[in-house]
Amino acid sequence: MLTIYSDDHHLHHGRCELIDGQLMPCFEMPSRADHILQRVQARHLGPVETPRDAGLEPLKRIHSEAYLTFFQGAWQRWAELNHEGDLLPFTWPARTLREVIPANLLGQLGYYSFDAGAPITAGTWQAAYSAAQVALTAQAAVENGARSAFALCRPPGHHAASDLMGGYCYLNNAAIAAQAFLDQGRQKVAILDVDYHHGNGTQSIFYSRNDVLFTSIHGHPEAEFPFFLGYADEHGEGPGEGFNFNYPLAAGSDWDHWSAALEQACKQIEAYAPDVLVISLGVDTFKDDPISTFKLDSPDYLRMGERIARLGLPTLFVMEGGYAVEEIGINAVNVLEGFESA
Ligand code: OKP
Ligand code: ZN
Repeated sequence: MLTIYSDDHHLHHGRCELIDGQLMPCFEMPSRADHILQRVQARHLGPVETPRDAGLEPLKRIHSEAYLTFFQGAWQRWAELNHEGDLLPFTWPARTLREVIPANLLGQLGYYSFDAGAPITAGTWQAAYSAAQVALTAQAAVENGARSAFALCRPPGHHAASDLMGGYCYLNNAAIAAQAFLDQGRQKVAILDVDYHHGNGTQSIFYSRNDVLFTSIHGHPEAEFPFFLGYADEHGEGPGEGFNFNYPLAAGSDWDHWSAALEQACKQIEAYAPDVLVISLGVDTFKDDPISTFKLDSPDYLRMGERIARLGLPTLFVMEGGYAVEEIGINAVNVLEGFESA
């Protein structure tokens, strides 16, 4: 399997996030992608190539121009104010407030975010832009006939909506790739999001559309981030009604529970009969993940890849979460090796 990877992810290294009332070093750190790349190479998964630059146009198909312009210029504006730390939001247009776009940088950041979990640093735009190009180059490989490809994206993307960052995500790499398939002539794309967290950004982007099926298996939002989306009764709206399926699972779910949900998701994907499949590949379902509660073990990821392969679809894997840094490479590459073996 071809892997697409860019060193640019090192340009994004947030200092801290707020957890249990304390500022802690960011769990979403550069060594995550380094470990995955090392495992790809150690297992001889296949060639590793750098992304081509397809420019901003494919990003604009998913994200609003105003959001992209704000994100691209935010660090420069922050630096001109001579601030030291990362740029982080702290006020949002929640209920009772107006959805105006203030002139102030921090006001605008609140407008364009849904939590304080996506710090902007000097290199965040470049890292996120390159991650989107990684997804697009891997997408092109599948579009051109490869059975599969692996987009080793960092930062992740599935929490990012059309004009919102949050949950470590800025640009929705999987959504950008899914849209690129459609723009290059495919009629129907299915997305299967196996990250521990609900892919609220991806769901919201395609919620009223029937050309992208969104399915997601995740920690129940009653008890887990992102809390405000990802429930089982969210089936899509308008023309998208019946093209969104969430499988929220209880805290502590193991492979038996998880794989039962995977069977249901696979049934929906088979019924949809897509031309291509995009996997939002998070491995924070792992038993030792520091921010999650599921109980998957490393061999389970082989089974996951095998089941995905049995769908018999051209498949693009897009890296999302996974914070047990020592095992992240083993678990992610196990999915890919399971897929290739089946
Ligand atoms: C990103 B991905 C407060 C804790 C909130 C956010 C988790 C984001 C997960 N800073 N945790 O889906 O793996
Ligand atoms: Zn996650």
